[in-house]
Formats: sequence, structure tokens, C-alpha cells
Amino acid sequence: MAKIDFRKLAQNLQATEFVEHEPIRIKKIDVIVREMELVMPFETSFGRYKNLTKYFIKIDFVSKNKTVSGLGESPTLPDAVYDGEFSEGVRAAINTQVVPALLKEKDKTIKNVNDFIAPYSTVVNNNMAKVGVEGAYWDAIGKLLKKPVWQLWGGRRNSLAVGTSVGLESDPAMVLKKIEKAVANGIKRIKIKIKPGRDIQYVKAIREKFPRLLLQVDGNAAYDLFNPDHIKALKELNEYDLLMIEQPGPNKDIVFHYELSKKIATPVCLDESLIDLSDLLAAIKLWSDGNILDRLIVNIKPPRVGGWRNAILFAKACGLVGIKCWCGGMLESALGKISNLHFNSLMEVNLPGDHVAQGRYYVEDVVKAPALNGGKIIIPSEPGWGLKNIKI
Ligand code: OSB
Ligand code: MG
Repeated sequence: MAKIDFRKLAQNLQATEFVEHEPIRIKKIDVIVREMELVMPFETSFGRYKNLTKYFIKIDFVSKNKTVSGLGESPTLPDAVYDGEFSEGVRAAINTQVVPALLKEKDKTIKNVNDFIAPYSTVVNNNMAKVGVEGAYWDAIGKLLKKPVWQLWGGRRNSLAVGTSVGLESDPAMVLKKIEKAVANGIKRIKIKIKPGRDIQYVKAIREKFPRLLLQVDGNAAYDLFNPDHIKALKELNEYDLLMIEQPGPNKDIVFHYELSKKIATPVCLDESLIDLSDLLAAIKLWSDGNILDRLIVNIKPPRVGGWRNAILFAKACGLVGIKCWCGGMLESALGKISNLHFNSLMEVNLPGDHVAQGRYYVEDVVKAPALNGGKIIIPSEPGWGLKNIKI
């Protein structure tokens, strides 16, 4: 494999052009809070959730002769267990950091996404607060230019094979039941949550029943990469033909995930460890220097990386160095899921994403979820996110 020129790669990413439009200004920002109840409680190695808080951001923009508005979602978990963000913290970040920064520069004209994010670009982290406002921007720009957002981003796919993420259960039979339901609905790729002691036995049971299913596992940082028993279990997963092992080790760690990757054949996928683009470049540097870049996979979640612009740069970096990436989920409402589908239109995002539940996600959703047909979903072609009959 040819050596990667990181200076060239960084320059290439910096030179990324985003769609230009007529000058607009922000007129008004509304933050709408919704508590939403999941149909099925969702369990990961860090907790079990039934109710989640979401912040929907509505922004009205004015151009010379019209007003356009857009909607975005900041999905959250109640506790700071995933990437350090949590509902009350995201609320504070939206209300005291991101929105005031935007309103302070309300009179500046915006002609592209870089102009839009400039006022809050000094805010470090707090990525889930940022994704909601940027989502509102893109929905509005799609309406302004009368195009679906995926086309503004140069997406070329309008139909996608999707996957589902199955939460932890106390026995393999319960996980199998959920998988059977998903497979019956036509879903082609399954991800299960694992943790030490709830891994091999589960994967083995699934493989006995579904020998050829596209299957992957997610450890959500539950494994100690220095514990020989944990490493042994991760190695043993090699036997089950998994697409990847997602984030077994701690948040932020990249180096010891790489050390693990040298020892196991199953590709390692990073989620919690990749917050900024610099984290991704560090991972690419390690895996490519070790000549095992084909064993690195990237989960890109727009809320974790601070919005759509950053998610696009993540995808572009993966494409330029030739590694696989996919769009993960944060149990978004149908609004957030639809915006993730637009992102998944990019050709660089080339593995099935976590876009659907094993049934419906929420008891009451804010918009109708797109139809699943033979394991595929068609991305809306109407302007903006293409949402119809929104109830927020
Ligand atoms: O690690 O991908 C994860 C949900 C909450 C926090 C972390 C994760 C998840 C999921 C859910 O796996 C994916 C979905 O939205 O369906
Ligand atoms: Mg994950």
C-alpha cells in the first residue's frame, strides 16, 4: 500500500467546497424540547433507556425577498455515558453557547455552511448541541435551492440497504427473537451490543441460526484492552465471520485499539474514540503505518462529530484513503434518522447504517419514518430533508 501524504490529505480536506447560495441572515431561533418514549427499551454496556430528551431547533432565515425555515435535531442520552454529553448539558450548550453565538452575529450574511458555523466555531466539543442548529441550516438551504439536502452534498445514492442495532438482553434467546423480527422485515445487516461475559455465547447462538447474516458487534467501551481475558474473548470472535468489532476499548483510546487490531483478524471500528477530524487522522496514521489499514472501519455519527459539515469531511477522509465507513445512530427521532439517510447518500459512506429499529423507535414520533422495502429505504427527494406533516 502506498504511503499516505498527510499534508496533502489535510489540504485536500481543507479545500472542500460546500454549496454556495444567495445571502441569507438568521431571523429567529426556536428550541423545542420533547421527551420521547422508546417502544423497546434500549440497553448498551453503559445503561438501559426507555425515555429520551430531544431538542428540535427551528431557524427562520431571511433572504432579499423571502423567508425560509429549517429544522434540526439534537439527540441526547440522559447520562454522560457515551461521549460525555448528556441531556441537561446539551440543553445548556444550546441555550448558553451555540444559540447566543449565532444570535450575536445575526446581522452577518451567510452564503455557505462555513459562514453559518463561524460564530460557534470557537465552542470546543458539545457536538450534539451543534448538530441540531446545523441541521436546521441544511433543511432551510434545501428549501431555498429547491433540492433535497443529499443532492447539495453531492450524494449519488437515493436508495440504501440499512442495518439495525440490537440492544443487550439478559439471554441470547431474547436477542435472537429481535433478530428474527428484523430479518423477517428484510433487514440485511444486524449489529448486537456486547460486553464482557455477554459476547461469545450470544454471537455463537446467532451464527448457529443465521450462518450467513451480515453481523457485527459493538462493545461501547466495555472491554479493558489490558485484561488478558477480555483480549482472549475479542480474539475468539474471529471465528464468527463478523463484519467488525466496534469500539471494544475505552473512549478516546486509539493506540491500544490499534494494538488490538494487530492481533485480531476482525476489523476494528472506532466510534467513541473519534470526536474530531484529528482523531480520525491519528487512527489512519497508525493503521496505515502498520500496513493494516484494511482492518480499520469508521462509524460516523453526525451528532458525535458536531454536525453535517464535519461528518462530510470524515467521509471524505475515509474515501481518500480507501477505508470503509458507515453512519451510526443515536436513537434519533424519525427527523434525525431521515437526515442521517441524506448523509448516507454519499458514495464514501459504503456500509449499511443504523437507521432502523426492530420495529418503530418511538411510541409517538414527530414525523412518519420512511418505508422499509426489502431491507432498503428510499431517501426523500423533496426539498430540504423532505419532511411532511411534522408534529413537534
Ligand atoms: O454506540 O452506536 C452506539 C445508541 C446510543 C448510544 C450509542 C450507540 C447507540 C446505538 C443505537 O447503537 C443505534 C440507533 O440509533 O439505532
Ligand atoms: Mg457504537
